[in-house]
Amino acid sequence: MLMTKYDARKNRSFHPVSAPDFLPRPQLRELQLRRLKAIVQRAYDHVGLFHKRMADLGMTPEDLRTLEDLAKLPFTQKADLRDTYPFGLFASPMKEIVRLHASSGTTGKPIVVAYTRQDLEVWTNVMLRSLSACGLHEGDIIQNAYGYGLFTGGLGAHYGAEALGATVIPISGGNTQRQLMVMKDFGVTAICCTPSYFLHLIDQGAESGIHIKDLPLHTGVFGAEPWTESMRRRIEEDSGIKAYDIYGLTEIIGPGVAMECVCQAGPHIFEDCFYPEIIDSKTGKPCPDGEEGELVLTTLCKQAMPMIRYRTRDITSLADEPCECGRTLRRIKRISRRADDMFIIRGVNVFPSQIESALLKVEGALPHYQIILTRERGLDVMEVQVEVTSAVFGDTVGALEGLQEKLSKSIETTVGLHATVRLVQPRTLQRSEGKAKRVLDQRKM
Ligand code: DLL
Repeated sequence: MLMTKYDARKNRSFHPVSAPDFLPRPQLRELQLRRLKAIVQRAYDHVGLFHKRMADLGMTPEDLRTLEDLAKLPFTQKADLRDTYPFGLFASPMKEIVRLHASSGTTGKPIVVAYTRQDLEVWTNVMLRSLSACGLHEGDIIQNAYGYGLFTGGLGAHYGAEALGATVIPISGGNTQRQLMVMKDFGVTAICCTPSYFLHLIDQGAESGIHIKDLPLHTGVFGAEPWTESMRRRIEEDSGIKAYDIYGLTEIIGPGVAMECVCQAGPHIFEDCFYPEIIDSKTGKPCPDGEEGELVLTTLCKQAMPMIRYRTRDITSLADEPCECGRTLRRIKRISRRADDMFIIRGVNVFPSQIESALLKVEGALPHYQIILTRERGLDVMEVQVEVTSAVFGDTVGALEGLQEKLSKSIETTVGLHATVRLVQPRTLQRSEGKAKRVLDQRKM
């Protein structure tokens, strides 16, 4: 049994702002429909692209009579934000917009999103509810190591934590030694950052004599990148904290779209603000609850930039079984992959998260890895570089070869493909202060 320093299940007091988390479902659906009608009308009246798409389908907002009718409406995609760059999807005049954020895409211009004062309030509330859901409250000292700036992570978590009444340390990302010093000297009880950066903090701390296990830190609010259950176990074992999954994306609001409660059974979607659907990525048709597909989200309250049926490219499923915490909000399965993270190697579809779970099944492997794809004489080659513990590295050549083979087998059983595994010394692979880059595809060059 895993020992942790603090058990948030014992503290079931919630902030009053969390009340919608517990709405009876019929009441929640009523609220969703009312909000949905208003937001669709708003987008129709103020966003040219949406108006045109509705008109092309011969539809008006009056055609939306039930929540199920939403499935008849057109999708919005990332490309729509790029094509209308920078302000083309705004539904409010600039004088009502009090904040802009942006997310850098992999190519070219970023996508830009806007918030009215009311939108910022909604965001603060969903972030407050997120932090409260994992047991944080007044008196907690929260080190916010998500990047401040155009990235939504820093400011999103910041305002939520302040509204909760916690003490916020707006340290932003980077400067690992300073992070560790602050964590220790300020008696930090909770941290917000990417899971991969927290692993880096654990490692660097150990190297400089700061063992997170010995500190008061008890909770991690981790998100912004895919991570696996095996990664959660490693984090909890190595640091003695409870690690919670928070999900969000710039286009919808930022962090705080969904958050795990103390039961750690998958993030609850704040359904009174974000309406979820799961669709088959290929056909666009809805999938039933429990079936895996692409998550599509509609913002129910956002004024400055309503998103109707936004295709997130994130793959998950919806669970409507009741949660032990008493929340009536449905949960999504942990998002371990994105439709566009997938790489195809020798015709086989592979996700980095599959490689991660395969590696972490083997003792001696550390959760730091990188996948390098090359092409040799027309054939795709996958090399997986993985860090191993110093103890393992000091072993005999035979032992190292044995480990390499075990890792390679584990990958082969998981994805059905051979990968060359290269063991590297601890702390050789480059660390990111934000989202980790797991795949280096050198085949296109
Ligand atoms: O990453 C917002 C955020 C900040 C979420 C801090 C959580 C914490 P973007 O930069 O727009 O926004 O990236 C959004 O990141 O579509 C997912 O693919 C991925 N993602 C975010 N949270 C998770 C998570 C922020 N908990 C994209 N698990 C999303 C898996 C996640 N993937």
